Amino acid sequence: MNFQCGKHLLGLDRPHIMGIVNVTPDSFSDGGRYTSVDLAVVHALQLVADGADILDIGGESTRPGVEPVSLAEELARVIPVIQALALAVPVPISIDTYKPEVMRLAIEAGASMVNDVQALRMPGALDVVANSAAGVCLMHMQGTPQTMQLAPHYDDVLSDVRGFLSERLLALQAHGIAIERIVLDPGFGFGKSRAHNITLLKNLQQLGDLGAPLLVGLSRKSILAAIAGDDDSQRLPASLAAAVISAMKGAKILRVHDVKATAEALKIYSAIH
Ligand code: 9MG
Repeated sequence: MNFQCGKHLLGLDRPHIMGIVNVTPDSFSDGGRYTSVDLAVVHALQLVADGADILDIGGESTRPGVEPVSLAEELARVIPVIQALALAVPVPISIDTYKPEVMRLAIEAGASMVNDVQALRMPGALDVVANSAAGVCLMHMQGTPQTMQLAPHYDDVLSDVRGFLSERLLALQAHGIAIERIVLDPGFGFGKSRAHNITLLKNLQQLGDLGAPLLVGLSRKSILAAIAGDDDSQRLPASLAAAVISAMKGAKILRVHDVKATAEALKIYSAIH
């Protein structure tokens, strides 16, 4: 299975690691913009040295309850980071956004993948991606980050998520976006209870036959703390376990904070595959 993003062709014969780069003032100690951009670039370069196959740059937090930031603020956070990294790293740069204008300008600045927690449902988003060569991750989310954890409900979480991803996959293909440019993501923690998340992880392989590779993001999520009873915010042991289990269940891209530790943990997976 291959994944085409811009000029990059990723052969997904082994799990690939997407390293998370948050460019939000609360990600860095002093909150200053110059320092945030600078530190994000240094952090991203370290993630590549640690083994990241993709960098995911985000300027708006999607944590439950967090308020959205303005278009101008998001652009001011992410565009300088993408410009600085585009010529400096050999790996694809992904823009984590649901806003079509951020997608467009990020691609212009050198991003070759769009990671959209709204699966290109914002008006204009399909056109931006269709008019580019960028790869795209379509994620399932019930509700919005502000409301999604209030009372998530499904008749059958696995078939509801599967139906949504399948419908979005067809919508993109109808818009001229080739399946080789698409990855799918069940959206752990996005409008899901503990039981919904566990059902999805346990049965992840059942989403693997939709025709596109699966991406999983479980790194440091509160669902892991709820299960493991770990109140350390880094949640490293549980995150590593989740990454290896996801790979064993068929995930081809793992979106993680701790790239070096995940790369080491995945060596054990690779040794038996
Ligand atoms: C931005 N973001 C936060 N969590 C995520 C997840 O699980 N998947 C994807 N694709 N993006 C995420």
